[in-house]
Amino acid sequence: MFKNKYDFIDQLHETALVVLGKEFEECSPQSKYFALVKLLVSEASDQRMKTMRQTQQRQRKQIYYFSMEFLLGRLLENYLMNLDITELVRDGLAVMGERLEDYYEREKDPGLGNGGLGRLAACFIDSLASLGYVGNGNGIRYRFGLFTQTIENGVQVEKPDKWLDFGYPWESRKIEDAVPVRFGGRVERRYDGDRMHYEYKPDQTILAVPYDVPVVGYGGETVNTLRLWSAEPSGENFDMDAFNRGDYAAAVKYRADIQAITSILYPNDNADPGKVLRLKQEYMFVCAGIQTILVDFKKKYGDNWERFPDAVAIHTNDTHPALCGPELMRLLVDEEGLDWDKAWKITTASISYTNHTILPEALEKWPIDLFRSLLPRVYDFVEEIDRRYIESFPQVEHRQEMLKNTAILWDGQVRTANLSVICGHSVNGVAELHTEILKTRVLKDFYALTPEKFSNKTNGVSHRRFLLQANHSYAALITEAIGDNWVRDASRLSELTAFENDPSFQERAALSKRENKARLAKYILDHTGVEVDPDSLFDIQVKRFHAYKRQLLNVLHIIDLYQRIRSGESVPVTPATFIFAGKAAQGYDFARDVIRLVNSVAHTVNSDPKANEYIRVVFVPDFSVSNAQLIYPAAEISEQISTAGMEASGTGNMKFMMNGALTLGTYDGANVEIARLVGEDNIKIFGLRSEEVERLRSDGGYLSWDVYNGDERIRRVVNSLTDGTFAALSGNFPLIYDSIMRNNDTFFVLRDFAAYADARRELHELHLDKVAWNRSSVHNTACSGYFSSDRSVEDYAREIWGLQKRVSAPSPVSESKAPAPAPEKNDPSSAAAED
Ligand code: NBG
Repeated sequence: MFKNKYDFIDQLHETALVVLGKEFEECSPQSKYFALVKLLVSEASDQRMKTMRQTQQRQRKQIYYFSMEFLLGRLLENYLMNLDITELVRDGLAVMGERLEDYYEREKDPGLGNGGLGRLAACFIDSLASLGYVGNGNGIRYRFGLFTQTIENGVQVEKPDKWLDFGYPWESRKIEDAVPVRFGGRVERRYDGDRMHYEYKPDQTILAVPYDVPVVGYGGETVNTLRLWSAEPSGENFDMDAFNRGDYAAAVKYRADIQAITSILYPNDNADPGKVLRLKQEYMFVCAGIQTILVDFKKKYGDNWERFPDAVAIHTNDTHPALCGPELMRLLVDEEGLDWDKAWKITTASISYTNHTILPEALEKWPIDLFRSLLPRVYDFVEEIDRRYIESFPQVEHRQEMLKNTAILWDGQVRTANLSVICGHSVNGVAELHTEILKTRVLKDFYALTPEKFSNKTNGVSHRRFLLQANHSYAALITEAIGDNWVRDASRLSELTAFENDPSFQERAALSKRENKARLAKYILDHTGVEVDPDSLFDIQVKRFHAYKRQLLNVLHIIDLYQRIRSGESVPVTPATFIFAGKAAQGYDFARDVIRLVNSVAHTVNSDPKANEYIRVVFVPDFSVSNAQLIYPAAEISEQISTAGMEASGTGNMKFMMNGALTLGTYDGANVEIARLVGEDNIKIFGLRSEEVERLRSDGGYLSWDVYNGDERIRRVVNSLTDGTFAALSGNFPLIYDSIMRNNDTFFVLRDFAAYADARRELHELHLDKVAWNRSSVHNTACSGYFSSDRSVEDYAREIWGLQKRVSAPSPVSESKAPAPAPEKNDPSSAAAED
């Protein structure tokens, strides 16, 4: 690393010359940023070599984390922090008349994910490296990430996310590690003595080219790799015929069709199962990733295949990488010549699966015909896995019914959730309630058959990114009070309880919150033109827009507040700013309409002088990891109001809590655990419980018309959707009206309305008592250590992956201190002791 700031300056100059061919001073601001990153990446690569050498020498087990999405956020600040060179680099740049903060702003925030699932994957690879585990991310390098969102006349407008236009200096193209991936065609069978041989004759062979991003752990000791795959035409397959014929258009189209495979990230809502391209994406990154694993394994262990499960753990993040099972089988049997039983033992001992949702439409299914024609040889394996599964199914009561629910092939479809469960040794949910729902409803037959496979691993988030880095002033205050051990070990945040009642600490915490609110207010003004008062209460809901997350409940209640101010009935207890952010999938009309409603209500309320004395409404466009880092620290109230039972976990709830916001939420996802940790005085829970939702759904005991007819206030709110009250920007909201009144309000918005209104009022009232509020806010931070992704990753490492740490690994997260429920045990036998 750099000896001092002058050494840094010299190296930066040299990098500019070598990489850009220019004197640093002559570079454009973007190129200067580029040179700085390239310098850091080369430093990280040296450390990466050390990590690899140690793994090699010690034959440590490695985890490969397969995820369709990695929502990384900006990396520069994080890297400098992890390498502990922020001040050195800042000083070095200052000598040259440059400001480090300007460099932070030059970084693009790649949107390679939809939301929580992708961000979780990014937090996990960060924690893996920070804890000293050897682990690699395996994903897709989408040419265009999730769209950039702007708002025009209240309507969401999507623009392509051109994150690669100026290059992405963090990545290195590794063409020597490129591997072929094959699609279409047919399988030919021939007998050779007594053994059947299969030869696969594909229609299309593409090249999967890896781009590696080094992942530097906190402290800089461990550097792992995030490998993102890009589809390219393979030389051998270039359409030479078309080219020779002079049909350049056909030759170009051939290239474009292949590159299209990794062009776009699909929105995870409204996934159309007929999308061939999506299946190609899924197979490509699985096939390429598994090939790489086998190459690495053979380098170290030759053909000692029985050692595979002790050397490699393969984690499938949701069902998207579900083909890991059949693909590993195919390679072991077809390419490596293992017999089925041996290959199956290796496969199931290595693969594990996390379920992230109970929404049936998100558990992907592929039409068999489509699957078979695109991946004929993989399909043979899926079919054989399914056949053997059925054949070995025990003769139990309700056998037929259980097979119907658990078989892989059913009703003309390949069911990826079932495939994931069957091919692995472990299935986990992402919060206690969610895991219970998996066991008792969604995967209940699997649970009845193999309860030992199931466990819960409550999600976590990087407290270093979302507290230390996002909230400098609060983090500094915490460190001043309890020392900096919490940075490595988030459970130490519990030591803050000693300061909850300390007036000076409370006051300074409140001052830091005020600064963060002013910072967000400025961002809001710059990006929306709306002026908000940092002294008003900031009540915030930021997440993807989806009916079950019920942004609608929030905005309907704001309409109620507005109407009561207008009619002179009552005014809110305290001036409040209601802030929303989030994207809706392009094809998801309802969610897009809720965004339009929020913006229309904002327009009406903010331009009404009588109303905006008390309330303002803001929609922050283009929610991303980087503006999220401004939003969480500025929040006082965290809205987590999904229909109970439907949010698997939520992770925004954890980020808000760490930053001292109080949760207003339903008893859903990780809110349940937050409630238990902070105690009922420090959270506001309202509304139906998940069992009640279930009951109402099954007995049909809910009619939205009854609520509508029985409550004058609710009637007025609902009517305003279609009577022109909010139509000024872009018309009325018949779709939303119909969802509530004609489709009987699937997500129980009206049913929970009154409870929500009361809970919110009570929480806003509490905010008037500054001392009580500040105490509760600090208490929330003090209890948030459990929700660090370090804790989650330790749980996975110990109970699912059986990982050992690197020899120079930092001190572990102390298990005992995290005020958590005792984790369920799931085959701890393979978990080796630390060095
Ligand atoms: C999401 C859930 C969230 C959860 C994240 C991370 C999908 C499919 N699932 O509740 O909706 O926090 O996963 O586990 O995106």
